Amino acid sequence: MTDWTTGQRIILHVDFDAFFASVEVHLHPELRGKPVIVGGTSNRGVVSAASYEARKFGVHSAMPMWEARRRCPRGVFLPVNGRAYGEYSARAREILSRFSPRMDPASIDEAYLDVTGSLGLFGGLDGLLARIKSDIREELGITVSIGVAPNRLVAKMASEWDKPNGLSIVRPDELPERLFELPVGAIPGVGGVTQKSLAQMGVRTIGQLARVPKTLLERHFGKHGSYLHRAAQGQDDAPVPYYRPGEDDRKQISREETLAQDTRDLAVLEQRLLALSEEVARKLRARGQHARTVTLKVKLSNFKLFTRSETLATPIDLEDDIFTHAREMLAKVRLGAQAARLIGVGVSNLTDEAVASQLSLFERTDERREHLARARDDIIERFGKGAVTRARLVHEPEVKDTDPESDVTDDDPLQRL
Ligand code: TTP
Ligand code: MG
Ligand code: MG
Repeated sequence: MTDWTTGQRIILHVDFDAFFASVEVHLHPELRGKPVIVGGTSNRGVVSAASYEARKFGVHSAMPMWEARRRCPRGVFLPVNGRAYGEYSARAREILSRFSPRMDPASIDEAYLDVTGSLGLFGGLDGLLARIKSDIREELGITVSIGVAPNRLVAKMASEWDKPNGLSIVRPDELPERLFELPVGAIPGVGGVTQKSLAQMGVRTIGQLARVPKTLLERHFGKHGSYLHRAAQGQDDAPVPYYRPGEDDRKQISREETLAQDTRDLAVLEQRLLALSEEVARKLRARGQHARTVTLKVKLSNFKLFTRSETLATPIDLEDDIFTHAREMLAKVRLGAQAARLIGVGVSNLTDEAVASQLSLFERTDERREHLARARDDIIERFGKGAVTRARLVHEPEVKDTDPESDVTDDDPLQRL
């Protein structure tokens, strides 16, 4: 790999192939080559992961289990073994962290790496990529697909192009043209709603999107419009943060927002709290974690700050649970003569071990809620936040100062389930 323009970053997006199913195959070698389907075992369960052999039968994640059994009657159907996947995920992150101090595990089976500074140690990009694949294959027995690009956005897109065991490299001089043939839906965060509006403007490919003036996109889509404009040009400046392994007492996830107007209306505050709880819960689940402490934050018109925390006996990761506890604390906040100007919710005391027992609990009682939550995460991941909206959130008050990432402490993302 010789002609990478100097001054450009080299970012990798690494995603494991058929992750849960691949772990099962490694743990049970006799399953290799068979259609392996991991998911909820009850009638109402859904598919979490399907091996590439199972995908030939049309089985895929989020499909109802009964449908998967119908399509693939000779498949090997296995329950979700969260503890095992968490352990593989942690080992994968340890392996990946050898290749750069800048490593950001984005979910249980994927990570971004900025390898700009570490190529020399591995004999260049080709050597480094070969080494990542062979280390993971030898130590975990699983294949990965890698996208390489000058930024995270394009690397993420590229890792999808050649699955399984894929490698797609987009050099700086190939941007943005390399993206132009792709449908706009290939851009992370561009879901059905956005695709429809774009189609009405005659825009179906990224190339067509790239020719739409930025101001027009902004007028149509607001903030999302400027993202669309940059994405169509293959631009993204987001850095890959330094990876900090090990325990860290700053571990927390939180979201807050300043309200468009100060308010004393409990319904408005609860509505925002529910939206924030959903974001926090989604982030928790993406890390494969549960939380034992929920914290509510309310800032008043006079800038006085209230925080309340509650620590629970059982760790949680569902928005309903986070919201329920936050709402109880909100009910106890004395506004006095003041109104609220900012509201936030956070979780801490994050745990990994609880999940194994939680999972068996979910199988019995909460499986449907859990799968629903996962399905929502997946839809949001693929189609953007607009795609899934609770009835309660439809009439959202305008927000003047939302920076969802501002208060996130993304340390120690190397989490076991
Ligand atoms: P993905 O990386 O989206 O999928 P995958 O690794 O199974 O397959 P691919 O080769 O296409 O990357 O998700 C990682 C794991 O997350 C997946 O193995 C199981 C879990 N998951 C669910 O439990 N439910 C879902 O709907 C999805 C999409 C994933
Ligand atoms: Mg994967
Ligand atoms: Mg993934």
